[in-house]
Amino acid sequence: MDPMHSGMRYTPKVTEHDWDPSLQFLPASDSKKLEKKKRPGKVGAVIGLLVFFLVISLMTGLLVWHFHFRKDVRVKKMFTGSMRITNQVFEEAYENPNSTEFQTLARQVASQLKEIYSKTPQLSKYYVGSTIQAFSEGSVIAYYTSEFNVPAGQEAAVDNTMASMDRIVDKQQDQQRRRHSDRDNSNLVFEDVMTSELDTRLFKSSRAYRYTQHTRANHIGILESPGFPNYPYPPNTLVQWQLRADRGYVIKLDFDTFNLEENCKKDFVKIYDSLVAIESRVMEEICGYYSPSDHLTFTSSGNVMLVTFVTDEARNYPGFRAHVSQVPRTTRASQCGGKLSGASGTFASPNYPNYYPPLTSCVWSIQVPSDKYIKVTFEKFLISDAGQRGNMCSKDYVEINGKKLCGEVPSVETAKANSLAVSFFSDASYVDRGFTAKFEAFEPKDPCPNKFMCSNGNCISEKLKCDGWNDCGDNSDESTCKCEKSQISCKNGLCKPKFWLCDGVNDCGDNTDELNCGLCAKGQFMCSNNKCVSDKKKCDGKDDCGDGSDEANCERSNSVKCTSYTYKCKNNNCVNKMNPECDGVDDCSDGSDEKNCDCGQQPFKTSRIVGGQDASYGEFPWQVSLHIKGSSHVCGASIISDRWIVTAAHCVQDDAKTRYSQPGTWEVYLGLHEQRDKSKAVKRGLKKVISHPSYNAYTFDFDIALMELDSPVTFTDYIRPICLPSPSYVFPTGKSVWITGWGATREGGYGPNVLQKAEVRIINSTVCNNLMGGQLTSRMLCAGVLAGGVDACQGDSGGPLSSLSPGQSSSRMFLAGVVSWGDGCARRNKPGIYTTVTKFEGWIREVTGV
Ligand code: 4AZ
Repeated sequence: MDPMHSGMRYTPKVTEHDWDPSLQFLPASDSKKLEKKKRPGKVGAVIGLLVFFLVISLMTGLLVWHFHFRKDVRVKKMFTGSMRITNQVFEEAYENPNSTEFQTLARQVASQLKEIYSKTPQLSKYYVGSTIQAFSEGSVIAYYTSEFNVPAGQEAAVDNTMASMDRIVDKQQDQQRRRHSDRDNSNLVFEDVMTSELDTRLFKSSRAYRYTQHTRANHIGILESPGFPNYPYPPNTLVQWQLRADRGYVIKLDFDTFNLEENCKKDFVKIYDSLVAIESRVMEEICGYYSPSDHLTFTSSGNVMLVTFVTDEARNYPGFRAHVSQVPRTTRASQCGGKLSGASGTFASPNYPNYYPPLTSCVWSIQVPSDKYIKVTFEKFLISDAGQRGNMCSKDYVEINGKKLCGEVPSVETAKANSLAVSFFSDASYVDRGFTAKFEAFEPKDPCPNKFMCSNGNCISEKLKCDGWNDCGDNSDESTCKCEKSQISCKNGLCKPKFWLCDGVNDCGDNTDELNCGLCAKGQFMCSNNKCVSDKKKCDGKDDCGDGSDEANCERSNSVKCTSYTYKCKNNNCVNKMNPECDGVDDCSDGSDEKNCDCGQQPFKTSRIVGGQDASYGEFPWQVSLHIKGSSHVCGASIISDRWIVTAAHCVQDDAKTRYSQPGTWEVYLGLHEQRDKSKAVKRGLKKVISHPSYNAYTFDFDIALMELDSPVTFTDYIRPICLPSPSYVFPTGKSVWITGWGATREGGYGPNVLQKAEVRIINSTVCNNLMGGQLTSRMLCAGVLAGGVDACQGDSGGPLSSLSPGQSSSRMFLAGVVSWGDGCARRNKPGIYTTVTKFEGWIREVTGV
């Protein structure tokens, strides 16, 4: 990698001198010019003195300010922590802060903490005091907050010292033990000291409430945001729930409603595996909207949990409700790990599909019949890699075959033995949903029973062999095939489905499937009306076909008779060049093809390619997110002017619950990148929603709608319009185009936080119509990857299908389609269907005046 680009600073080598002593300097050509000409006169001396005094007074001022005032600038720092008191036994009275037992122990803890801080030079001067928040079981665990008043500039020293509190306490207690031996044993013995700076968002709120709840057997408690379900939650509020369960139980927190602002920097719920807000015990921070079927359920590792809820000054949402119950710890342990035997079986992380608890460790010992080997397939895999550096999987992981796995990529592992151990480990912070896995025994000599074994070791169904698709990933299922009647025999030995013949895409790889496609003789051009004309007559300025198709799509523009294949200039003259608009060349005599061209430019285009990945911020500045007011993302749209956006008509059809056709229902986000961070986006309401009058809700024909913003937007690098193609604009079969949106990342799945982009290709309409059961109309356009895996999905509807057009000086994106419908998402042989925008340019311009 180029070190200048990898964030490493380029530092030239410095020798003892800053120059190489072996070098000789060239003599100055006119050494006299380098000499001083005159000594300074009187005026110069006065100016010099003045400057000298000025510098001295400035420095004195700075020193006075630094020593007198700056030392008084102090910063309040709050730390929270917990520690185990090993020489005490928990009593029930410790749960009640008003009990004498609590107060006596709290006083002792606070006084010992004070002593510890006073013996620590970096802390003693700034220490203000500590409050003991709670005690829990395990000998006794004490939870506290400590306040420091730190001079500006000293914060880092205090942070570093607090970060090593565990070692400091151990050392001080060791020294004390050595000094006092057994004589003084009245001191509390602290272990497992954990501290972190308190999340500043937790002490900024103007209203703070604290609740404690001890769940009991067979009882389900309720936890609700203030005002729920009748009112939105209040602004500037902090609510904390300290939850406890009986000894030997853990806490289950199960959200059935969760609807907060989508920016976690503003309103959020943070769950801790502790009774205080220690960062190293955070289980998860959540915000935004979760559907009730999302399994938003958390389990603690011990019998305590802290739930914090913080709101900022603005934009308050309905809030949340959660059920709290206690679950015996033993039940949980028996769900985790164990012996698995037989020819096949399944296993999963604890609580799957709910979040696994922190501090979990399980081992599954798999044993299959002695003459067999084992294959483990991880089907779902979500292991938190929050805060992990690189690919180390140093926090939560699954360990198999000596390999640690974490993150979100399911995989297959095999063992050349009849026994295998799979372990799962979660550390003290940040949990996720875990995994499901299946194991199977296989014959060592036949690793893929009843299946085809790929060269890379994968097993695929025999049916997928030689079907034209690269199912193995290494093409080994397609390399030695005898083609069937329903297939094309490519010259290079591959077999491809017959319906790909002459579809304009080189499916074979050697173009065999695209040769000899016309019915015309060699040297002839086939017109769109199937007439054959000599190749020489193409683009000669005369309509030899009779339908103008031999005069369309020419390299250079000629003024020709107007047909549906030609571009119409404003003065009603027509030119025959393919896609002449906004290409940087004046093709129309009136220059109208280069007017209104402030569109389709990507200020932040990156060179990253292939489908289904995060777009970069500003890469698709015309992308819009349509929200139901106060709720989450519903559909996409595209900016076409400072007041108008284009979406799908099916996004704005009323249903029994919501009046989607009404402007007041919607709020529109422009320049949005992350759904959870709208701080940089521009929000607008709507003035008008205009669905195409011919939209057919059964066939999705004419699936296009226009929306007028309630006030115009100013274009920025992140908010810009896309170019509208004229009716003659050609998006040829096989052309690469981009789909973008916040729609589900798999069929039936969730929407992502960051805008996604994927590259797909335009698919021949006849091929597509066959694949889609004849449901296509001329207002529909197909794009996708027929092998499956890349597609638009639920939530992408209304969004753009953007097509890059190379221009003379700069390329631009044109709106080829509007995401409309499909048969599921990313299925093989089921492309996405888009509204053909070229068919609606006239309607759009007429309605909007754009
Ligand atoms: C939808 O429901 C949707 N695979 C959009 C596009 C596609 C499928 C569904 C295309 O919004």
